[in-house]
Amino acid sequence: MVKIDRIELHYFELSLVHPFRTSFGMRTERPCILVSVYADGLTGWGECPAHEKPDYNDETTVTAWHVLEDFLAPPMIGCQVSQVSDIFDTAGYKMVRGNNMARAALENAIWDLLARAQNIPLQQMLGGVKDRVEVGVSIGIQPTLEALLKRVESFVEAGYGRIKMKIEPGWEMEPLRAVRERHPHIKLMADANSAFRIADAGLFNQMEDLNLLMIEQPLAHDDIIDHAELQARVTTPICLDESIHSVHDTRVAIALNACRIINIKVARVGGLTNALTIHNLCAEAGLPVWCGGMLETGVGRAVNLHLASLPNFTLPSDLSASDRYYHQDIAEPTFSLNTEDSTISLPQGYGHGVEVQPDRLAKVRQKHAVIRA
Ligand code: OSB
Ligand code: MG
Repeated sequence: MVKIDRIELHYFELSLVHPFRTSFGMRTERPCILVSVYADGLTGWGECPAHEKPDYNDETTVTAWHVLEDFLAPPMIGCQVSQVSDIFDTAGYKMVRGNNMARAALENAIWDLLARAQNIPLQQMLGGVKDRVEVGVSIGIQPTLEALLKRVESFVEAGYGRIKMKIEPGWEMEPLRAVRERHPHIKLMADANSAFRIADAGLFNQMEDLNLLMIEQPLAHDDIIDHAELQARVTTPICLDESIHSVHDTRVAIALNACRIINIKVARVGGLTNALTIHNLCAEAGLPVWCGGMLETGVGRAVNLHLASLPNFTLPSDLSASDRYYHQDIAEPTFSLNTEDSTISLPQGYGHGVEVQPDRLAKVRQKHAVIRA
């Protein structure tokens, strides 16, 4: 049992090592909100990976900050917490609808705090079983085929055993074919970030020859029905990302056979509690899952690694080494790739196992809020 005496919010931006282009645009900087929760001399940290625009989901860094600062955090001050679910009884969590990334950041900080209070790794609280997690790399849309092949080559040489390529209308068959020809045996997949319509089904039929591991979120961000129709028409597994915000969405997708795989992003589904339930539902239904990424800093990446150590995370996750994202991360230790098996090892230590570096945070922080009694 711990008593929460203070919650802080921190906003900063980090520049990416490689610009990241998806079907919703080009990104060179990553905005980031970290949440820290203080109780009985312990601190827990969580990350909110909302974008500055509501392009991936309906939250932004500004809305997430607002919901955290004005609604979720204040009712938690002075609360006694012995298990994570205690926070769902606070006025903020009872009242706030949606805003999953804001909720997740605070909830995940509580998981970290409670694991540290018990001197156990987060993995143990979650029921994770692996000490290393199979990973791949997610490659943005490139200006030319040559640039794409070069980028893929460099990641394959670095030891990544699974390549995910972002696609959009006009950047699909040709780049996918080029990479498949150059790397006939690599685990290859495509992520469309909702850029196509069911009328494009023929295109996905053409992809069948490419032996793709899966096609991620080909259709609309809020659709499940058309994905079911598409999955009935192609043998390549469809994987849902944007369409799955909740346990309910997962049940609908399973009931309609809308996909054969689910990408679990802990922030998108509102925190580790929902992520665990979705993992279990998929396991019961025979759907493998993997852990999606949002270009997180070390804090979010560490949480993702602990989550991805659960048994039904049987496909490679979007968790790359720290140097693939940032010149200098905000937390230590950073993550490197085990090149012999394309895995990343879980950090050692209690909680999620990484420590935010106060000097680095002070240098980059642009906004700070302290919520206390
Ligand atoms: O669709 O998986 C996605 C990043 C931001 C928003 C959406 C997505 C992504 C990624 C990045 O693909 C994966 C990573 O963090 O390595
Ligand atoms: Mg995706």
